Amino acid sequence: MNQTPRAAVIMGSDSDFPVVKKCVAMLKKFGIEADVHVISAHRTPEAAADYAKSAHEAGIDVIIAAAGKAAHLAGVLAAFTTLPVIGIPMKSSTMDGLDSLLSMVQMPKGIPVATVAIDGADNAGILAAQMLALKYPEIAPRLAQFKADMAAEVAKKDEAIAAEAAAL
Ligand code: RP5
Repeated sequence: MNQTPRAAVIMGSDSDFPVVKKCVAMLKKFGIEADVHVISAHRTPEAAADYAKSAHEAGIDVIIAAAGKAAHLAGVLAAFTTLPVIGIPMKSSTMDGLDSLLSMVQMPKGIPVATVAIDGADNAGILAAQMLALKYPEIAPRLAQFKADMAAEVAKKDEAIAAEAAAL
């Protein structure tokens, strides 16, 4: 069995990376290795098929795919593997990412893509960690700590806003 948690992070273009890097950072925070590549469903379709076909054997546990415009990358990768695929629709066109979102989320029956929000790179990393926590128990406490830190931050903001409101 594969002992190292590994996620593939595939993006359609290097222009996606400023957003996608947040996903890579999130994976690393949870101790998940990231195999990061630029592969396009349209410009390099054979590379997309080859990567997806060999991913499981290469020790990849989950595939995260980010793409924009007519964003078929996640769906194409999902067509060639039984690994779970998480899609990040990118806000890379004049349509503010709605085109990417619909291209990704509206998969036909049989080939699911777990689609996060437009530019939702952080959530893609967190969702991947939640999936991998089922196989790698050491990830679960890191997720619990992450949630506790978030809650503490909100509590701090709540206190600050209450004080600011009281002073009005
Ligand atoms: C998609 O087209 C990419 O994922 C990117 O979001 C968008 C624009 O790509 P470039 O023209 O910047 O390479 O395939």
